[in-house]
Amino acid sequence: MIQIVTLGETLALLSAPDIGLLRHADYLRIGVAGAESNVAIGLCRLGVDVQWTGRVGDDEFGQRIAQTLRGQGLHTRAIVDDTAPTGLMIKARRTSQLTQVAYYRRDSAGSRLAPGDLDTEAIAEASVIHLSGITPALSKSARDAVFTAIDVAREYETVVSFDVNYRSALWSTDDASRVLADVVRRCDVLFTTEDEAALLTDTRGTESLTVALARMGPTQVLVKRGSSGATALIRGQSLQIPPVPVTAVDPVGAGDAFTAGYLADLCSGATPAECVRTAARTGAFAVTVHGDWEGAPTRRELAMLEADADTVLR
Ligand code: KDG
Repeated sequence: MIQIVTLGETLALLSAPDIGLLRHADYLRIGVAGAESNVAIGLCRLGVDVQWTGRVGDDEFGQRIAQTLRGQGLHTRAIVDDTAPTGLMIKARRTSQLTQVAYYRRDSAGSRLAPGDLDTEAIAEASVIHLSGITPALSKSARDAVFTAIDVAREYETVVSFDVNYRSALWSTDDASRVLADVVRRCDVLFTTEDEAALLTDTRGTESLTVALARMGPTQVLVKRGSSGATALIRGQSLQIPPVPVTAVDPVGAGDAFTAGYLADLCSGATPAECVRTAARTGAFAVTVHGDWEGAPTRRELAMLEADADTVLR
């Protein structure tokens, strides 16, 4: 049975293999990326049954996305839209510390997601629906799909999980603040960074921020702080999540991996402390590998973060 449902836009990812300006790259690696499908893959690796819904173009990139997500074990509802191309995301590293992302996704097939695309039965039966703030930024119909999905979830008591995932390239700060706050008021589990939270509340400071966000509606609030760990307020219980030290090679996708770890444990009935511990570990795993989701660990691999340097498993 499908435990978690998610939906959104998955893009073809073209990434420069070497550090430097894109104009000097001889070739680009092809992959796929999308905040919600990254979470879905992370969940699958942890043994959760997940469904992803999104639109792809009637093109090779669309095929690549559908094949990849199916190959990773997702129940993949890749709806082929022959009126628009699959969107692109280009990733380059300007320095070893700085990754630059460019999108070619305006009017893409993925942005045309609409309420009629939803598998309402799956949403009603799932334990959790996971959404991100990217989808309502894509188009009016994609925004309607998000709010329709939330209405169905609330009617059937499916937990609504939401990652703010603010993308400044996609909409104005004013529109984003208004719409994102609307979703936050209707969600149960909220993932955000401190910067994103500034779109939702004027409150600053670790403890007071989680409290202010929880007052908006969600009973589980997780504030991700990158290499400083995370802070959570889960059903009144305040938790500090220390960072898991790793050598980072690619920060993109860490937040999605954190979300996957948390939701996987939530589905298995783990305690809040266990959920956040797993989240910190899956988030740490993600940054050790190039690619937005490729580093996602299985349950068995979670313990590998404690391995001594130069450990060889035979
Ligand atoms: O969190 C990583 C995602 O941001 C990336 O995979 C692609 O969905 C994406 C986006 O819009 O940035």
